[in-house]
Formats: sequence, structure tokens, C-alpha cells
Amino acid sequence: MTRPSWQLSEAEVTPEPLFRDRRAIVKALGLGAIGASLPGAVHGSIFDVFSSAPKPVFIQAPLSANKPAAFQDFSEPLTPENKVISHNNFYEFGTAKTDPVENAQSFKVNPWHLSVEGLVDTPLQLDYDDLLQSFALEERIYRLRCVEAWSMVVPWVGFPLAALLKKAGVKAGATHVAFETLYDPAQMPGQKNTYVGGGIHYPYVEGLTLAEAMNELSLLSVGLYGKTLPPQNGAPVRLVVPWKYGFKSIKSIVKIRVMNKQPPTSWNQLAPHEYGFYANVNPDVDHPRWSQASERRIGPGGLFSAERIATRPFNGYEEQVAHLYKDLDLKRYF
Ligand SMILES: Nc1nc2c(c(=O)[nH]1)N[C@H]1C(S)=C(S)[C@@H](COP(=O)(O)O)O[C@H]1N2
Ligand SMILES: [Mo]
Repeated sequence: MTRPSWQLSEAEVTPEPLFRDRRAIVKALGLGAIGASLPGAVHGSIFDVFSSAPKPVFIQAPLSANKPAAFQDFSEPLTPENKVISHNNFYEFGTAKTDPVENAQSFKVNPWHLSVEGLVDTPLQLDYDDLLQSFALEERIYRLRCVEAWSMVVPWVGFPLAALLKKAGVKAGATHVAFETLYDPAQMPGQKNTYVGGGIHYPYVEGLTLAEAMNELSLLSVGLYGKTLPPQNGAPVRLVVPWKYGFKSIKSIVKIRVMNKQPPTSWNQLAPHEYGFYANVNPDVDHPRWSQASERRIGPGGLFSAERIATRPFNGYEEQVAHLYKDLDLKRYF
């Protein structure tokens, strides 16, 4: 029997373009033993290339996933992988777009504990391996629209949030689901210092209605571009709700709690007049400080040369989710 891909040793993992740490490269190339026995001069020349930025670099493992046609058939070009993993919002690691890739590379994602609790028949405790092994993984190509009016197209790997909730068994009377990111100021400079963390009151929390959580689009992502998530994108597990502004897609989740009332959410707590609980992508409801009618789609040239395109209601997922809001005034409940 062949080993599942997530059990590959570091030495078998393909090196990524972001590799800047010579120890990681040596490991990844399986050069550990050879490197040690090389004569000094050769040794030096191999390593000099990387000496400008001697940072530890996270190693992504390959992930295999089913590719359901419904989420593959997509005419818009993918945002290149190097952009997806280097232009991020993850305020726990700083507020600039390149802070997460700079500051999160040594973030520890294994061991990990995700607890599923609250109004469920069977509370669950999932560790790192459970997250990658307990559910059938799918690759789904989704648009990601940030409230800041830029967007990407990302091939995520993950499993439906509904599958996890069904496994735990949602009790009668449940109406909402709350999510919480890891709180670990020793690893996350933005949690240690309010200024670095953009003023958010940590841990970062998010929430959905139960109907939103059970919608087929709601994905718990454990990977992208065929590999496990890098820390800057929310390793080891993050939510992806593609019809909502990106801040709803909470990263590095340690707790999922089924509730009977609407939970508090981080951006809403910080600026309630700017960020609502629902946060559905909506070209007709502007942010108080900018228009939401269009967005810059990030392609090979990054943000600066990004093409401006029209923003679509529910980020183009109207068919799948509009029915959830048929009785809701979307201007009031933004
Ligand atoms: N815990 C946490 N989750 C988070 C954020 C954050 O700062 N902290 N930023 C959000 C925002 S604003 C966006 S646009 C997306 C970005 O996801 P990406 O970096 O994978 O593109 O993550 C969201 N999830
Ligand atoms: Mo965002």
C-alpha cells in the first residue's frame, strides 16, 4: 500500500519558491547527510545563495483530493500561487500584506487541537492528522473577495463544514455557529501588541447562521494548490465562505461552537458601522469609506497591475446562497 500523501517525510516534499532557510532546503532536498560531508568550499557555495534571508520556512506537504466538476469548471484564471501565499490578511502576524508571509513561517501547526462543542450530540476533538484524514478532501476553485476591494481565485483543498457538523450532530434549537482562532501571543506578534495587531481584540472570532454553515459552499480548508496550507493562509485549518467578504473566512481555527444565538465577531466588534455580521459581498452596499461596486482581481502582476472588474452580488454565488436571505433587508443587515 502506498502511503497517503500527508505522511510523506519532509525530505520527499518538493521545495517551494519561497524557501529561504537553508536548513529547510537541505532537509527538503534530502541533503542533510551529504551536506554534512561536503568539503567546506562546496558547502559554502551551496548555502551562500540563501544567506541573505536566513529564516525558517514552513514546509507544505502534498495533499491529494477529489475534484468535483461543480467546483472545477471555472472560466476565470487562477491567481498565481506565489501571489496567494504572499499577499495576505492575517493581523495576528501584522497588518501589512507581506507581514504574514514574513512573520508566520515558524508558526507551529502540529500538534493542533480543534474542538467542536456546544449544542452538539457528540463533542469532537480533532488533532492535526484527524483534520487531514477524517474527511474526503475536495479541491474547490473559489473567488475570494476582500472587503478592501481586491480579490483572488484560489484552488482550495478541504471538506464541507456541513460534514463536520453532521458528524458532531447538531441539536434541535441551534441557530448559529461560532469560530475562534488560536490565541498564542508568544507566536503571534499582533496578539502581543495591539498596535501590531490592528486594534483587534484577540482571539479573532467569527460566526455564521446555522443555515449558512450547512450550505454546500461553506468549506473548512486544509490546503491550497494541492498542498497543505502555509501558515500565512491559516494553517492547519481555516474557514472559506466565498460569498462573504474575506474577513468571515477565519484562519487557524481551534474552536467551533454550535449556539442558539448570534455570536460576536471581531470586525463587527471593532467597527460595527463598517462591518456587519452577515458581510455578504454586495456591489450595492458601499463601505462607508469606499465603493464596493468593483474590485481589483489579483493576477500574475500582483495588486498594482490588477485588472478592475465589476463586483457581483454574493460574489457570483447568488444561485447557491440568495435563498438564505430572501426575507432579509441586505442594506440593513450588511
Ligand atoms: N484569524 C484571522 N483570520 C482572518 C484574518 C485575520 O486577520 N485573522 N483576515 C481575514 C481577511 S480580512 C481576509 S481577506 C482573508 C484573507 O485570506 P488569505 O490571506 O488566505 O487570502 O482572511 C481572513 N481571515
Ligand atoms: Mo479581507
